[in-house]
Amino acid sequence: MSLCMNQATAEKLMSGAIGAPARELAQWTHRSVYRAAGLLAFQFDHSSTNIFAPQGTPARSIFGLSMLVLAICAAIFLVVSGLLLYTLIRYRHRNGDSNREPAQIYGSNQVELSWTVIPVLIIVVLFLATARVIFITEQARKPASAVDVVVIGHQYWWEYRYPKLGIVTANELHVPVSDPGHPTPTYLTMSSADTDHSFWVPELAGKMDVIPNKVNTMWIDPEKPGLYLGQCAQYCGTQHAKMLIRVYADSPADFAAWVAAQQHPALQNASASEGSAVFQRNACISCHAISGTAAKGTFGPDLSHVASRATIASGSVPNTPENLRAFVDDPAHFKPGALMPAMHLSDHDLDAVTQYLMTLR
Ligand code: HEC
Ligand SMILES: [Cu+2]
Repeated sequence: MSLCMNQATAEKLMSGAIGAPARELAQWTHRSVYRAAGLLAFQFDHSSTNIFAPQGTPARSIFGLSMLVLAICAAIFLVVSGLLLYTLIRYRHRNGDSNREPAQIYGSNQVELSWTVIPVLIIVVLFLATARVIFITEQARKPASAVDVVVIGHQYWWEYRYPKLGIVTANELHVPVSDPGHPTPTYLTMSSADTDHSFWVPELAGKMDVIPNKVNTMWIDPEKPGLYLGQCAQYCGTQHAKMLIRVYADSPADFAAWVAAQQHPALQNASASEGSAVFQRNACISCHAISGTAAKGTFGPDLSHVASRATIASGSVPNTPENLRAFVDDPAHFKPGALMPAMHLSDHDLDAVTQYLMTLR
């Protein structure tokens, strides 16, 4: 509605005899309004970071609580603005009013009690409801079928370790989908290698701080298979915005297949032996690990199965040979400020190492 009016106004302005700056402004407004409306529609239609579409138990309890809080706030708003409106109309200035101030009343016990007791009661209700959600979520009994993952936040990427399964990976967290009949929640034990981060996948659970020298825990139980997106929610440095989270909730069969593939040592494909040699003789090995090779670095993401991931650089770009090559050539290409230096490899070595990385499935 307002969009149509805006378009009409913009067209009128653009066709009319108005000056160039005004025309430009009108065009700009027109474009911006369209872009903003498109973006909003997109957010609500397709967003998988929608806080109003919980897909797991912790997110659902938080959603229920927010609805209660919103309802209470809406009721307060209606009562207060209703009284305000009533007073404005009922006691407005009328012709023939004497211009004297009305009688001033001090110290009404009734009024003072009511505006103290009612807010206190509201706060108590909000407090109890919030505490209940926190306790229910934190003290949920961990079933034997739970999957354990150690999450380590790094400046601008996520490390995921599955100690019981012997898997180390990065940036793309795979968990089994949790059927309410046979729950298989995933328990995350979280800490940080450097500074403060925060793990937030809105459709699955609330935020959890990821802090150095402190272990925090949380759990998720996605109900439907699929990809759930999230984002580091605590400013942690230059590339905080590109520290994205991807949680893949796999069917039991898909999860078992993923686990089996990740447990295999990295494939050493003879066709990529040249790229492997480039990797081994450069500093890559002091920052990255590739299982079954001399590369045992832990400063950067584990690359044993990098080709099996859909994205690189913590979800910021699709994992294609071109992007991989451009990233290794100079990470600043996609992520200025990322903590991997440009390695200045020759074109030949770059091609070879890219080809090698693509074989690491
Ligand atoms: C000083 C340490 C360091 C060195 C040396 C280094 N890297 Fe990295 N690398 C990193 C860090 C840190 C990241 C994570 C960057 C980010 O996403 O913010 C990374 C990310 C990557 C990624 C993306 C992985 C993913 O899953 O997102 C690839 C691929 C990669 N490095 C390959 C290489 C290659 C090949 C070399 C050698 C030519 C190399 N790196 C040398 C630290 C290093
Ligand atoms: Cu972060």
